[in-house]
Amino acid sequence: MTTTPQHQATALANPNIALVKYWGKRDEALILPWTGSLSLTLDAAPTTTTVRLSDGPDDVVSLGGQPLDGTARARVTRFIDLVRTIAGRDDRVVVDSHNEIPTGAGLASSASGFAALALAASTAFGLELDRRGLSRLARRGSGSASRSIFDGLAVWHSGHDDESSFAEAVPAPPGLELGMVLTVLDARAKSVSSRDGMRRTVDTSPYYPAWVERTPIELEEMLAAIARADFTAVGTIAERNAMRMHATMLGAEPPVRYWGPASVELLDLVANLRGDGLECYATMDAGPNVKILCRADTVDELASRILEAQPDIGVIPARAGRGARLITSEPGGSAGEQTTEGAR
Ligand code: 2P0
Repeated sequence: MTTTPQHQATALANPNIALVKYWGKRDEALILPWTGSLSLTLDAAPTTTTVRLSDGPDDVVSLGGQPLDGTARARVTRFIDLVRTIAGRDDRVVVDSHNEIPTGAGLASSASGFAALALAASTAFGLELDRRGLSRLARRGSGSASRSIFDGLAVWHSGHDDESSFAEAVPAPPGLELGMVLTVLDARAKSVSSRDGMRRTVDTSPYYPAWVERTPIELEEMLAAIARADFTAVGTIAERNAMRMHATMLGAEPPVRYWGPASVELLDLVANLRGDGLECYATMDAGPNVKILCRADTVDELASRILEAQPDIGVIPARAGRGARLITSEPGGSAGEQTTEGAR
Protein backbone atom coordinates (compact mmCIF):
# COMPACT_ATOMS: atom_id res chain seq x y z
CA MET A 1 0.00 0.00 0.00
CA THR A 2 1.35 3.47 -0.88
CA THR A 3 1.27 5.73 2.12
CA THR A 4 2.21 9.26 3.06
CA PRO A 5 3.32 9.14 6.67
CA GLN A 6 2.45 12.17 8.79
CA HIS A 7 5.38 11.75 11.15
CA GLN A 8 3.20 12.51 14.15
CA ALA A 9 -0.51 12.49 14.95
CA THR A 10 -2.53 13.09 18.10
CA ALA A 11 -6.03 11.70 18.49
CA LEU A 12 -8.67 11.93 21.17
CA ALA A 13 -11.33 9.31 21.83
CA ASN A 14 -14.04 8.94 24.44
CA PRO A 15 -15.11 5.76 26.20
CA ASN A 16 -18.36 4.06 25.31
CA ILE A 17 -20.67 2.09 27.55
CA ALA A 18 -22.59 -0.80 26.02
CA LEU A 19 -26.37 -0.96 26.34
CA VAL A 20 -26.31 -4.37 24.66
CA LYS A 21 -23.06 -5.99 25.72
CA TYR A 22 -20.20 -7.67 23.89
CA TRP A 23 -19.08 -10.70 25.87
CA GLY A 24 -17.15 -13.46 24.12
CA LYS A 25 -15.12 -13.96 20.96
CA ARG A 26 -15.57 -16.52 18.24
CA ASP A 27 -12.10 -15.62 16.90
CA GLU A 28 -9.53 -14.38 19.40
CA ALA A 29 -6.88 -13.39 16.84
CA LEU A 30 -9.18 -11.19 14.75
CA ILE A 31 -11.39 -10.20 17.70
CA LEU A 32 -14.62 -11.35 16.11
CA PRO A 33 -17.41 -11.43 18.70
CA TRP A 34 -20.07 -14.10 19.03
CA THR A 35 -22.77 -11.44 19.08
CA GLY A 36 -23.37 -7.85 18.01
CA SER A 37 -23.50 -5.05 20.57
CA LEU A 38 -24.65 -1.47 20.93
CA SER A 39 -23.22 1.39 22.95
CA LEU A 40 -23.29 5.06 23.86
CA THR A 41 -20.09 7.04 23.30
CA LEU A 42 -19.75 9.51 26.16
CA ASP A 43 -18.59 13.13 26.31
CA ALA A 44 -16.36 12.52 29.33
CA ALA A 45 -13.17 10.79 30.39
CA PRO A 46 -11.27 10.75 27.08
CA THR A 47 -7.97 9.20 26.12
CA THR A 48 -5.51 11.39 24.20
CA THR A 49 -2.77 9.57 22.29
CA THR A 50 0.16 10.80 20.24
CA VAL A 51 2.00 8.48 17.86
CA ARG A 52 5.31 9.68 16.45
CA LEU A 53 7.36 7.76 13.90
CA SER A 54 10.92 7.31 15.09
CA ASP A 55 14.16 5.88 13.83
CA GLY A 56 15.01 4.55 17.29
CA PRO A 57 15.82 0.86 17.81
CA ASP A 58 12.51 -0.05 19.47
CA ASP A 59 8.98 1.16 20.13
CA VAL A 60 8.60 3.34 23.21
CA VAL A 61 5.16 3.27 24.85
CA SER A 62 4.03 5.35 27.79
CA LEU A 63 0.72 5.77 29.58
CA GLY A 64 0.18 8.75 31.85
CA GLY A 65 3.85 9.65 31.48
CA GLN A 66 5.03 6.23 32.76
CA PRO A 67 6.72 3.72 30.45
CA LEU A 68 4.62 0.61 29.87
CA ASP A 69 6.13 -2.84 30.00
CA GLY A 70 5.04 -6.46 30.01
CA THR A 71 1.62 -7.44 28.69
CA ALA A 72 0.30 -3.88 28.47
CA ARG A 73 3.21 -2.81 26.27
CA ALA A 74 3.01 -5.98 24.18
CA ARG A 75 -0.65 -5.31 23.44
CA VAL A 76 0.23 -1.89 22.03
CA THR A 77 3.27 -3.03 20.05
CA ARG A 78 1.32 -5.96 18.53
CA PHE A 79 -1.29 -3.45 17.43
CA ILE A 80 1.41 -1.19 15.96
CA ASP A 81 2.83 -4.27 14.17
CA LEU A 82 -0.55 -4.67 12.49
CA VAL A 83 -0.53 -1.01 11.40
CA ARG A 84 3.06 -1.40 10.12
CA THR A 85 2.01 -4.46 8.11
CA ILE A 86 -0.99 -2.70 6.57
CA ALA A 87 1.14 0.37 5.77
CA GLY A 88 4.06 -1.71 4.46
CA ARG A 89 6.50 0.27 6.60
CA ASP A 90 8.80 -0.67 9.43
CA ASP A 91 9.27 2.60 11.34
CA ARG A 92 9.47 2.34 15.10
CA VAL A 93 7.12 4.59 17.09
CA VAL A 94 6.90 6.62 20.24
CA VAL A 95 3.40 6.30 21.72
CA ASP A 96 2.34 8.66 24.47
CA SER A 97 -1.13 8.15 25.90
CA HIS A 98 -3.11 9.80 28.69
CA ASN A 99 -6.38 8.65 30.25
CA GLU A 100 -8.65 10.86 32.27
CA ILE A 101 -10.17 7.85 34.00
CA PRO A 102 -8.63 4.94 35.90
CA THR A 103 -7.16 2.35 33.55
CA GLY A 104 -8.43 -1.22 33.62
CA ALA A 105 -11.19 -0.74 36.18
CA GLY A 106 -14.13 -1.53 33.91
CA LEU A 107 -14.51 2.14 32.98
CA ALA A 108 -13.93 1.50 29.29
CA SER A 109 -10.35 2.78 29.08
CA SER A 110 -9.42 0.13 26.53
CA ALA A 111 -12.25 1.34 24.25
CA SER A 112 -11.09 4.96 24.29
CA GLY A 113 -7.45 3.85 24.34
CA PHE A 114 -7.49 1.69 21.24
CA ALA A 115 -9.85 4.03 19.36
CA ALA A 116 -7.40 6.90 19.92
CA LEU A 117 -4.40 4.68 19.13
CA ALA A 118 -6.01 3.39 15.91
CA LEU A 119 -6.66 6.92 14.65
CA ALA A 120 -3.29 8.35 15.72
CA ALA A 121 -1.25 5.39 14.44
CA SER A 122 -3.09 4.99 11.14
CA THR A 123 -2.66 8.72 10.50
CA ALA A 124 1.01 8.74 11.51
CA PHE A 125 1.66 5.84 9.10
CA GLY A 126 -0.29 7.57 6.33
CA LEU A 127 -3.16 5.08 6.08
CA GLU A 128 -6.25 6.69 4.65
CA LEU A 129 -9.01 4.84 6.44
CA ASP A 130 -12.67 5.74 6.34
CA ARG A 131 -14.60 5.33 9.56
CA ARG A 132 -15.55 1.74 8.84
CA GLY A 133 -11.90 0.91 8.20
CA LEU A 134 -10.92 2.71 11.35
CA SER A 135 -13.55 0.80 13.33
CA ARG A 136 -12.24 -2.50 11.98
CA LEU A 137 -8.68 -1.51 12.87
CA ALA A 138 -9.63 -0.34 16.39
CA ARG A 139 -11.46 -3.67 16.88
CA ARG A 140 -8.16 -5.52 16.46
CA GLY A 141 -6.82 -3.64 19.51
CA SER A 142 -9.89 -4.07 21.69
CA GLY A 143 -13.33 -5.14 20.57
CA SER A 144 -15.21 -2.34 22.28
CA ALA A 145 -12.88 0.26 20.70
CA SER A 146 -14.61 -0.38 17.35
CA ARG A 147 -17.62 1.54 18.76
CA SER A 148 -15.74 4.58 20.16
CA ILE A 149 -14.99 5.73 16.61
CA PHE A 150 -18.57 7.01 16.36
CA ASP A 151 -20.59 9.80 17.93
CA GLY A 152 -23.33 8.78 20.37
CA LEU A 153 -25.04 5.46 19.72
CA ALA A 154 -23.15 2.84 17.73
CA VAL A 155 -23.89 -0.75 16.80
CA TRP A 156 -21.05 -3.24 16.28
CA HIS A 157 -22.11 -5.86 13.77
CA SER A 158 -20.62 -9.18 14.82
CA GLY A 159 -19.89 -10.14 11.21
CA HIS A 160 -18.19 -13.37 10.22
CA ASP A 161 -14.73 -12.18 9.16
CA ASP A 162 -12.39 -9.20 9.42
CA GLU A 163 -14.24 -7.22 6.76
CA SER A 164 -17.75 -7.73 8.02
CA SER A 165 -17.13 -7.05 11.73
CA PHE A 166 -17.33 -3.28 12.26
CA ALA A 167 -19.35 -0.68 14.09
CA GLU A 168 -21.45 2.11 12.66
CA ALA A 169 -23.46 5.02 14.01
CA VAL A 170 -27.11 4.57 15.00
CA PRO A 171 -29.00 7.84 14.60
CA ALA A 172 -30.75 8.88 17.80
CA PRO A 173 -34.18 10.29 17.00
CA PRO A 174 -35.33 13.57 18.57
CA GLY A 175 -36.66 12.89 22.05
CA LEU A 176 -34.02 10.31 22.91
CA GLU A 177 -31.30 12.44 24.46
CA LEU A 178 -29.37 10.07 26.70
CA GLY A 179 -27.22 10.74 29.71
CA MET A 180 -25.20 8.56 32.02
CA VAL A 181 -23.65 8.83 35.45
CA LEU A 182 -20.59 6.66 35.96
CA THR A 183 -19.86 5.76 39.54
CA VAL A 184 -16.32 5.13 40.68
CA LEU A 185 -16.62 2.68 43.56
CA ASP A 186 -13.23 1.15 43.09
CA ALA A 187 -10.63 2.62 40.76
CA ARG A 188 -8.19 -0.29 41.04
CA ALA A 189 -7.47 -2.42 38.00
CA LYS A 190 -9.65 -5.54 38.00
CA SER A 191 -8.27 -8.91 39.02
CA VAL A 192 -9.63 -10.76 35.97
CA SER A 193 -9.15 -8.93 32.67
CA SER A 194 -12.21 -8.77 30.47
CA ARG A 195 -10.28 -10.78 27.91
CA ASP A 196 -9.69 -13.65 30.35
CA GLY A 197 -13.17 -13.32 31.84
CA MET A 198 -14.74 -13.63 28.41
CA ARG A 199 -12.63 -16.63 27.48
CA ARG A 200 -13.49 -18.44 30.69
CA THR A 201 -17.18 -17.70 30.23
CA VAL A 202 -17.21 -18.93 26.62
CA ASP A 203 -15.24 -22.06 27.51
CA THR A 204 -16.97 -23.11 30.73
CA SER A 205 -20.33 -21.42 31.35
CA PRO A 206 -23.33 -23.63 30.51
CA TYR A 207 -25.31 -20.40 30.20
CA TYR A 208 -23.17 -19.00 27.42
CA PRO A 209 -25.12 -20.64 24.56
CA ALA A 210 -28.27 -18.94 25.91
CA TRP A 211 -26.45 -15.60 25.78
CA VAL A 212 -25.49 -16.18 22.13
CA GLU A 213 -29.08 -17.12 21.31
CA ARG A 214 -30.74 -14.22 23.17
CA THR A 215 -28.42 -11.28 22.45
CA PRO A 216 -29.30 -10.83 18.75
CA ILE A 217 -32.98 -10.67 19.77
CA GLU A 218 -32.21 -8.07 22.44
CA LEU A 219 -30.14 -6.08 19.96
CA GLU A 220 -33.08 -5.96 17.56
CA GLU A 221 -35.40 -4.95 20.42
CA MET A 222 -32.95 -2.22 21.39
CA LEU A 223 -32.68 -0.86 17.84
CA ALA A 224 -36.48 -0.75 17.61
CA ALA A 225 -36.75 1.01 20.99
CA ILE A 226 -34.19 3.60 19.86
CA ALA A 227 -35.98 4.16 16.56
CA ARG A 228 -39.21 5.00 18.40
CA ALA A 229 -37.34 7.10 21.02
CA ASP A 230 -38.73 4.91 23.79
CA PHE A 231 -36.44 5.67 26.72
CA THR A 232 -38.25 3.30 29.09
CA ALA A 233 -37.71 0.39 26.70
CA VAL A 234 -34.08 1.38 26.04
CA GLY A 235 -33.33 1.45 29.77
CA THR A 236 -35.24 -1.73 30.55
CA ILE A 237 -33.52 -3.70 27.79
CA ALA A 238 -30.09 -2.31 28.75
CA GLU A 239 -30.44 -3.19 32.43
CA ARG A 240 -31.76 -6.66 31.67
CA ASN A 241 -29.00 -7.32 29.14
CA ALA A 242 -26.30 -6.31 31.64
CA MET A 243 -27.74 -8.62 34.30
CA ARG A 244 -27.84 -11.48 31.80
CA MET A 245 -24.22 -10.90 30.81
CA HIS A 246 -23.18 -11.13 34.47
CA ALA A 247 -25.34 -14.24 34.86
CA THR A 248 -23.33 -16.01 32.12
CA MET A 249 -20.12 -15.06 33.94
CA LEU A 250 -21.40 -16.34 37.28
CA GLY A 251 -21.97 -19.68 35.58
CA ALA A 252 -18.30 -20.00 34.59
CA GLU A 253 -15.82 -22.31 36.34
CA PRO A 254 -14.49 -20.74 38.48
CA PRO A 255 -17.13 -17.99 38.46
CA VAL A 256 -16.20 -14.57 37.08
CA ARG A 257 -17.64 -12.03 39.53
CA TYR A 258 -16.85 -8.36 39.10
CA TRP A 259 -19.48 -7.11 41.57
CA GLY A 260 -18.61 -5.99 45.07
CA PRO A 261 -20.91 -5.07 47.97
CA ALA A 262 -20.87 -1.41 46.91
CA SER A 263 -22.11 -2.42 43.43
CA VAL A 264 -25.14 -4.14 44.94
CA GLU A 265 -25.91 -1.08 47.06
CA LEU A 266 -25.84 1.05 43.92
CA LEU A 267 -28.16 -1.37 42.10
CA ASP A 268 -30.63 -1.01 44.99
CA LEU A 269 -30.27 2.76 44.91
CA VAL A 270 -31.07 2.84 41.18
CA ALA A 271 -34.22 0.78 41.78
CA ASN A 272 -35.24 3.13 44.62
CA LEU A 273 -34.62 6.28 42.59
CA ARG A 274 -36.70 4.83 39.79
CA GLY A 275 -39.44 4.04 42.27
CA ASP A 276 -39.29 7.70 43.35
CA GLY A 277 -39.90 8.85 39.78
CA LEU A 278 -36.34 9.59 38.64
CA GLU A 279 -36.24 7.26 35.66
CA CYS A 280 -32.82 5.59 35.47
CA TYR A 281 -31.38 2.17 34.74
CA ALA A 282 -28.21 0.40 35.84
CA THR A 283 -25.57 -1.27 33.75
CA MET A 284 -22.25 -2.86 34.72
CA ASP A 285 -19.21 -4.03 32.80
CA ALA A 286 -16.06 -5.93 33.70
CA GLY A 287 -15.61 -4.20 37.05
CA PRO A 288 -17.51 -3.21 40.19
CA ASN A 289 -18.50 0.28 38.99
CA VAL A 290 -22.17 0.83 38.21
CA LYS A 291 -23.11 3.08 35.28
CA ILE A 292 -26.54 4.63 35.37
CA LEU A 293 -28.44 5.51 32.23
CA CYS A 294 -30.88 8.42 32.35
CA ARG A 295 -32.34 11.15 30.20
CA ALA A 296 -29.78 13.84 29.35
CA ASP A 297 -31.74 16.50 31.24
CA THR A 298 -31.66 14.51 34.49
CA VAL A 299 -27.91 13.79 34.63
CA ASP A 300 -27.16 16.51 37.18
CA GLU A 301 -30.09 15.62 39.42
CA LEU A 302 -29.14 11.95 39.25
CA ALA A 303 -25.51 12.68 40.10
CA SER A 304 -26.52 14.69 43.16
CA ARG A 305 -29.06 12.11 44.33
CA ILE A 306 -26.35 9.44 44.12
CA LEU A 307 -23.91 11.58 46.08
CA GLU A 308 -26.56 12.32 48.70
CA ALA A 309 -27.03 8.60 49.26
CA GLN A 310 -23.34 7.64 48.87
CA PRO A 311 -21.18 10.67 49.72
CA ASP A 312 -17.90 8.74 49.56
CA ILE A 313 -18.00 7.54 45.97
CA GLY A 314 -16.88 9.30 42.79
CA VAL A 315 -19.35 10.21 40.07
CA ILE A 316 -18.69 11.19 36.47
CA PRO A 317 -21.70 12.82 34.78
CA ALA A 318 -21.81 12.30 31.01
CA ARG A 319 -23.96 12.71 27.94
CA ALA A 320 -23.68 11.46 24.38
CA GLY A 321 -20.29 12.50 23.03
CA ARG A 322 -18.25 12.60 19.88
CA GLY A 323 -16.39 9.77 18.25
CA ALA A 324 -12.62 9.59 17.83
CA ARG A 325 -11.05 12.63 16.23
CA LEU A 326 -7.68 14.01 15.32
CA ILE A 327 -6.36 16.85 17.36
CA THR A 328 -3.25 17.37 15.27
CA SER A 329 -1.37 15.62 12.54
CA GLU A 330 1.96 16.93 11.45
CA PRO A 331 3.93 16.29 8.32
CA GLY A 332 5.92 19.19 9.78
CA GLY A 333 3.27 21.56 11.13
CA SER A 334 -0.10 21.35 12.87
CA ALA A 335 -3.30 20.51 11.01
CA GLY A 336 -5.59 21.64 13.84
CA GLU A 337 -8.58 19.65 15.03
CA GLN A 338 -10.31 17.46 12.47
CA THR A 339 -13.11 14.97 12.63
CA THR A 340 -12.34 11.48 11.41
CA GLU A 341 -14.31 12.27 8.28
CA GLY A 342 -12.21 15.35 7.76
CA ALA A 343 -9.12 13.24 8.32
CA ARG A 344 -9.72 10.92 5.41
C1 2P0 B 1 -18.78 -4.11 26.26
N1 2P0 B 1 -17.03 -5.11 27.71
O1 2P0 B 1 -19.61 -4.41 25.38
C2 2P0 B 1 -18.34 -5.24 27.16
C3 2P0 B 1 -19.23 -5.39 28.35
C4 2P0 B 1 -17.00 -5.34 29.12
C5 2P0 B 1 -18.34 -5.82 29.47
O2 2P0 B 1 -16.10 -4.78 25.73
O3 2P0 B 1 -10.76 -8.51 24.70
O4 2P0 B 1 -11.78 -4.48 26.51
O5 2P0 B 1 -10.05 -6.18 24.18
O6 2P0 B 1 -11.94 -7.23 22.92
O7 2P0 B 1 -13.28 -4.58 24.48
C6 2P0 B 1 -14.61 -5.03 27.48
O8 2P0 B 1 -13.89 -5.78 26.63
O9 2P0 B 1 -12.20 -6.67 25.34
C7 2P0 B 1 -15.96 -4.97 26.92
P1 2P0 B 1 -11.19 -7.17 24.23
P2 2P0 B 1 -12.74 -5.24 25.68
O10 2P0 B 1 -18.37 -2.95 26.43
